[in-house]
Amino acid sequence: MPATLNRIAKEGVNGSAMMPIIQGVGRAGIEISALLRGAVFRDALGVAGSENIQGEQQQKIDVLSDDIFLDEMRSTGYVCAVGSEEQEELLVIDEYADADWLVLVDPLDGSSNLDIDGPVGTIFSVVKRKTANSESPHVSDTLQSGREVVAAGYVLYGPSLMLVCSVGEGVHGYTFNPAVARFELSHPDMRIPTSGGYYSVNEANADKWLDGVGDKLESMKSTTGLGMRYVGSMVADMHRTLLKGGIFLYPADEKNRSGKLRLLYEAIPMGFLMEKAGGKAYMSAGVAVLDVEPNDLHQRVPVYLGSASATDSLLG
Ligand code: P6P
Repeated sequence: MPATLNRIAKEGVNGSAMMPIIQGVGRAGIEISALLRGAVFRDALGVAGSENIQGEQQQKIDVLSDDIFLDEMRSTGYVCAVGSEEQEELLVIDEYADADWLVLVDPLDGSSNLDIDGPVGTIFSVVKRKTANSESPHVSDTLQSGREVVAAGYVLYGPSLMLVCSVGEGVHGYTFNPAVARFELSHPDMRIPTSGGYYSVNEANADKWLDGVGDKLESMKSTTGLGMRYVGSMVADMHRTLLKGGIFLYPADEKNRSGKLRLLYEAIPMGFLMEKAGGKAYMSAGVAVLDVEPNDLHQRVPVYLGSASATDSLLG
């Protein structure tokens, strides 16, 4: 009898509080997965005709996924507010504004891959509010370093539907079993391999990278002999790095001088998982992602996630 998401309740000091929230993420994943698989028939692909805070064209399916995720967080009764890539401001859940937890989310990361039927993902993290429960949740409640994160994870919409998460006691992977319509533990205690694997980066940007990353990467390539894989969807590239080893990086470049990936709902949740899986997560040499003090809900950072050997080989 495989374990289900219910086992989370027994994990560490936060498991019992996090289980209903992660179960809500699982429900949202199931619903978004169904949306993705039928999107082409519902005219749900393509642009929504609106822009997100980043000034990027929102895909219709980004907006629909955001709605689904918010509804599932609301239905848990444990979440007072959600900070989403798709929403400029913090979304307060009025009926539960006195609840303890806030969730940061990229509801559908990598959605530009959908028109080629590529893998996409949902990335989330959970923090405890700093404001009093009697007050209205405030965006300042989200501006906490990764060291304050209580739980984090991702849903991977690939050939199978997976939920990989940690409540601080190791990283565990659950795969949706359609025969019984539930997530079942398939990858217990995920640890990044200490050697081997791939380097994963969009090398088309190499001539624009800042901070000498181009030279550092060439040196790493020659000393490690790592192969290269790049999907262009953070969840897929992160998942392969966790399973096979190596490093995923998105350096700052002349176009994105602060980096492209977002600190609160991409870098921090992935950095939390990577450290819990025995890896490293840096924003720059010697600066861990989880030590960065956020100053904006949609702040961007450079990201280097991988095994200690690969990240040390690259960043020194
Ligand atoms: P590029 C997807 O748009 C995303 O936010 C991440 O999922 C991915 O890692 C990155 O951007 C890909 O960016 O510039 O290589 O297409």
